[in-house]
Amino acid sequence: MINIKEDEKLSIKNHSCAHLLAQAVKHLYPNAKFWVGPVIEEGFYYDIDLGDDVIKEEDLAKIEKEMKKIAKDGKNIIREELTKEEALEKFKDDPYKVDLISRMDEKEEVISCYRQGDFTDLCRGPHVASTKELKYFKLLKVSGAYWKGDAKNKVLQRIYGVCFEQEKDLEDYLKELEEAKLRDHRKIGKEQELFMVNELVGAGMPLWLPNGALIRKQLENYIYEKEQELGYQHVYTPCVGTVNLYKTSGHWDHYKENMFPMMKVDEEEFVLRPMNCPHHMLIYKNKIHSYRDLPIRIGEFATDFRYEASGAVKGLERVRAMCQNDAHLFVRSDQIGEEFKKVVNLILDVYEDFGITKYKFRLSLRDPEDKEKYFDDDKMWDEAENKLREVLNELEIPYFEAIGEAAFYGPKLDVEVKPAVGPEVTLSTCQLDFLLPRRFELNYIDNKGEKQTPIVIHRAIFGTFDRFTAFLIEETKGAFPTWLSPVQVKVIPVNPEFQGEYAKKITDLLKSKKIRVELDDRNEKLSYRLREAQTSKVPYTVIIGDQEKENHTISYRLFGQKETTTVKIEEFVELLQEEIKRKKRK
Ligand code: TSB
Ligand code: ZN
Repeated sequence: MINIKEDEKLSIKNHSCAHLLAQAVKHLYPNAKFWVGPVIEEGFYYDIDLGDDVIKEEDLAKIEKEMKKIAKDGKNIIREELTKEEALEKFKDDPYKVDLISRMDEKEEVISCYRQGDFTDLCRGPHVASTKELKYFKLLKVSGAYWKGDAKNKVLQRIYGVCFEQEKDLEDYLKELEEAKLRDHRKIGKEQELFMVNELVGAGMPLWLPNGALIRKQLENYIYEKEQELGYQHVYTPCVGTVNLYKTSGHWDHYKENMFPMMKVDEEEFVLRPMNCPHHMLIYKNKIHSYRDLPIRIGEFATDFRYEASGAVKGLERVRAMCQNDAHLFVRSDQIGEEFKKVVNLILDVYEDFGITKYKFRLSLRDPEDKEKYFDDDKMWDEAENKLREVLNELEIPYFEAIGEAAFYGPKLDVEVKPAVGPEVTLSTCQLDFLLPRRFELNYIDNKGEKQTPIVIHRAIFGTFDRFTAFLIEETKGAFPTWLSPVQVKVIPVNPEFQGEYAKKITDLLKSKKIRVELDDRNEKLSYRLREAQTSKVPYTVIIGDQEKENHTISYRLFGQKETTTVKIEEFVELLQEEIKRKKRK
C-alpha cells in the first residue's frame, strides 16, 4: 500500500486537504476549535474540539459534501507570515492554536498561516495553490484522540481522510483498504473463534479460544523443537519479580512507564514482569561457568505484562499480557558474531517456513540525547552499536537505522512487518547487551582462571506468540497451512443416508492417525455443506459418494481449488502426514 507521507507531492495535497476538512467542519460546526492536522502514511487527519457536538461516521458524507463545495469554489491558498504577537492576536479565540504559538520560537522558525476564503489556519506549509486542486479525496473514519496523546487530557475528535491526484488512484486505494479490512486479524479472529477480549478481564488481555490455542500450541512445539536442536535449554519462571529485581536490572529506572504498578504482599514489593531477562540472569548466576560452557542459551515461553496505552492496544498484535518466545544467550566476546549470525539464520529459516517475504531489518540505536531512557555509558553503547553494525555488514543483510528505538540496555536488530491495518510493528528481535550482565555481576572463568563478564544476546524469534499469530492470521487471510489449521479435514458424504456410515469410518480412521477432522453429515444440501467448508477455510474437504464407498477411496478438494482428486485412503493419510510433518506454508 502506498505511503502518502513518503510522496512529496501527495503529502502536500493531503495536508491541504486537512485544511479543507477543517474549513468544512468550521462551516458546519461554528464552535469547532482545531488542534493539529498532520499527514500520515495513510493520508491525513485533523484533531478537533467540537465542544458538546459529536461527529459520527454517518456525518462524514455531509462534511465531505461541504469540502467538495468549497473546493469547487476554488479559493487561492495564501501564505502569510506573522510575528509571534500578531499570531497570538489572530488566533486568540482558539486556545489550541494559542498553545501551539506560545511554544514557538520566532528566532528558530518563521510563524506562518495559510488563508483560503473565510478560513485561516496556523501552518508551516507548503500547500497547493488553490482548493480547486483538491478533487479526489475521501473521509475515512472518525475516532477519539486525547489532546497531545495524554490520557489525562480532553478527548478530541480525529477525522481521517485521504487525497489523490487521480480518481483511479483513489478508487484503487479504497479497494485496497477494503481488502485490508477483510484481512484484519481482529475480524478473522472473531469469525474463526481464535481469540476474544472481554472488558471484565481488561483491554489488551486476550483470551485464546480453543481454535487459537491449538494454533499457538503448534507454534510452541515448532519453535521448541528448533531451539532444542540448536542447544537451547528451556526453563519456567514466575511472571512476577520483586521491585528490587527490577531495580538491579535497571528496568525500574528506565522502563517503569511501560510496567504495571507495584503491588505489596506482606512487606514485599512485587511487579508483574515486563521482561524475563532478570529471571534468566539469576538462572545463569546459579552455577559457576567455565569459558568452555559458553554459549549458554536459556529459553522460555514467558508471560509478560506491559502497560500499553488503551488507545494503542489492538487484537493480538499489541496487548498488555503477552507471551514471548524469549531466550537469553550468554556468550564470550569472541562468540558474539557467531551467535548473532545463528539467531539471524534462525529468523530467516522460520520466515521461510511460514512463507513470510515482506519484512525489513531495522538496526535500532539509542538516542544519545535521551539520558532518561538509555543507560548513560557512551563508551559501552558505542562498543555495542559498532559490534552490531560489524556483524550485520558481515552477514550482508540490508538494514536501515533508527535512532531512539534501542532497548534501554542495548542496541537491537528488529524485523519490521506491516499489518493489514495500521503502522509497522516489530516481530523478531535480536539484541546485544553489555549492561545487564554487569548489573547482575555475572561471570565465567576464562582459560587463565580469571573471572570475565559474559555478554548477553536477548532474542525473540516470533517476538510474542500473540503478535506472531496476529501477523500469521493476516498473512494467510485465515487459511492456515494444514499443520496449523484447527480443523485439517472436513469429511462430507454426498448423501448421509447412503454414505454416512462409510464417511464416519473414514473420519474415525483419520482421528486415530491424529489428524484433526470433522464430519459434516448434516441433512443439508451438498452444495451448502461444500460452500461452508470453503468459507471456514479448512485445507482439505473430503467428499464421499457411492464410487468412493465402493472402491475404498476418497476424493479431496484443497481449499480455494475447484478440482477434486481421488486416491486410496492409505495414500491420503500418508499425504496428509507428510504435509503436516513438513510444517511449511505450502
Ligand atoms: C527479547 N528482553 C527482550 C527479550 O529478551 C525483550 O523483551 N525485547 S522486546 O521488548 O523487544 O520484546 C520482544 C518482542 O515482543 C518484540 O520484538 C515484539 O515482537 C513483542 N512485543 C512487544 N510489545 C508487545 C505487545 N504490546 N504486544 C504484543 N507483542 C509485543
Ligand atoms: Zn531480554
